[in-house]
Amino acid sequence: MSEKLNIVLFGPPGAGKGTQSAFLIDRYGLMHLSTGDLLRAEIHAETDLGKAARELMDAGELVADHIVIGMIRNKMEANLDAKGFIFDGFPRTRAQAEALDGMLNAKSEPITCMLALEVPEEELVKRLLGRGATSGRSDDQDEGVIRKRINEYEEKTAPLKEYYASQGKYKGIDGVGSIEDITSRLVEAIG
Ligand code: B4P
Repeated sequence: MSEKLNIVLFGPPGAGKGTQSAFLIDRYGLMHLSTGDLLRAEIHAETDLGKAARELMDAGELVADHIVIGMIRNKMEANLDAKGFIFDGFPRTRAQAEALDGMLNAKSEPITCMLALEVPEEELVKRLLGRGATSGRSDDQDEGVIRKRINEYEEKTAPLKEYYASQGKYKGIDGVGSIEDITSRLVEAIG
């Protein structure tokens, strides 16, 4: 059995996945794989993939499974020596979760746990509008788009809690409070 720590950091948009990943990668020496960051890099580089992704992201919709699965596969294959991975914003659909299990199980390095940050909708909207006011992220500017992202999460992504619970890997974490307190809760859950 593998000793690698492979964490799915999970939660609705604005739950603090990116924020908390920054602390966990330092503490555990893990490689951070954020599909949101990878997609924004494609947008920035003005690739064809980036142009297609931008339209969907600005509409608050998910990007196609085969695109994000391909991006994750490439990054994992380029980093075979990593001590483990934090998957941030991935998987977001059952097809993505099954593809990830396939990739990891083939190497006998399965997901260790899913840490699911729980934050009420109104707090999410407040955080994302706050970030939109300072970061220039186009998908954080419009409350309608933010609520659409939250709906997409509820419909397509939240059911993955069951997927990981059935493997005994789901851990719910209260995502409201100071950033430091939430980091402590995550560290305790990792054990
Ligand atoms: P992502 O980039 O994954 O972003 P996110 O879900 O919006 O945010 P995250 O939860 O990381 O929030 P953060 O820590 O930054 O996705 C963007 C889009 O990309 C998706 O809508 C989709 O279109 C596409 N996409 C990405 N992955 C995909 C996939 N696998 N499949 C299909 N499509 C995909 O925190 C947000 C804000 O809250 C920040 O301003 C932060 O400072 C603040 N904050 C954090 N913790 C806080 C706390 N404890 N208290 C108060 N504020 C806090």
